[in-house]
Amino acid sequence: MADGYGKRVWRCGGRSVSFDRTRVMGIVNVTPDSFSDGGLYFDAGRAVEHGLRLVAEGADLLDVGGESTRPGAAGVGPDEEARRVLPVIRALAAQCGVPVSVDTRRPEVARAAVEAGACIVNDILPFAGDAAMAAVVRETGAGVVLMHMRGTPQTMAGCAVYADVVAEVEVALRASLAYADAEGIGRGQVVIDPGIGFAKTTAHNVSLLAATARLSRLAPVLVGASRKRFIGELCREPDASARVGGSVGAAVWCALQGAAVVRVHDVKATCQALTVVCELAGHRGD
Ligand code: PMM
Repeated sequence: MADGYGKRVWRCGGRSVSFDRTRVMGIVNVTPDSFSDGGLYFDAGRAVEHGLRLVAEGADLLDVGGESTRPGAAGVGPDEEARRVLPVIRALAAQCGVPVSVDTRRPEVARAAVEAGACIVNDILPFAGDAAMAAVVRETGAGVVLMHMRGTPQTMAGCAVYADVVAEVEVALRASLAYADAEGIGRGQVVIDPGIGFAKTTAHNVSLLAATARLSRLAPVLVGASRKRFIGELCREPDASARVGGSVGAAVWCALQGAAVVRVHDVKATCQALTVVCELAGHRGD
């Protein structure tokens, strides 16, 4: 099903993730204020329990974040971010059996997270013009997600202006890939992400999801559409936790278009859907 990446492997430190099928990344937000599950796993013990449950439900990867990126969210300092994520990453890396990613824009947090056992840096402000993040990835050999966004979570709402969103995101992702090349990061370490919901309107998000196959020609693609506001707008569902059906629909679409990874909250429902669709895609009914 993951067209074009059958033999590709994501090099993540000492580990590797095969893209012989679309991989499911479960989300562990150690935050009091994420839009999707704010506060539920703010306590480290609960966050670890949640991560272990997601792996039991079928997650191939876990992504641990300590700073909410919802539009207008107040940023936290690096010390507080590290205090939130490091114990959770340390415990999950020791116990969960799947690669653990750190969702951060700060090189110092990324480095400490890799020392604590993370093997992927999910960088939502790709390198941010800051060679320090590239150095963390190069020196540790960690996998890296290069996500597209404009502005910061505090300012991005005003940056959602594009003449051709797919072409402009593609140009920006190419520039991130070129920067990674220039910094000596191996292509096998890199996954790109169109940044659904980051400086994008609902129409922009739909255009980008429709272009998953096109973007996948640049590099393996990770898509994070789960529970996001555009799903609420399309489905008229204001409650983020009640957007499971729309989120699973988006994940199935992305998998059928060749996405390498889908980043989701509802791991069990997503894995069931992808298993059935994968099985059906292998058969012809006519
Ligand atoms: N979305 C959120 C946070 N981190 N990282 C990547 N690579 N891609 C995303 O789309 C993404 C992300 C939004 O917040 P959530 O953790 O509450 O879903």
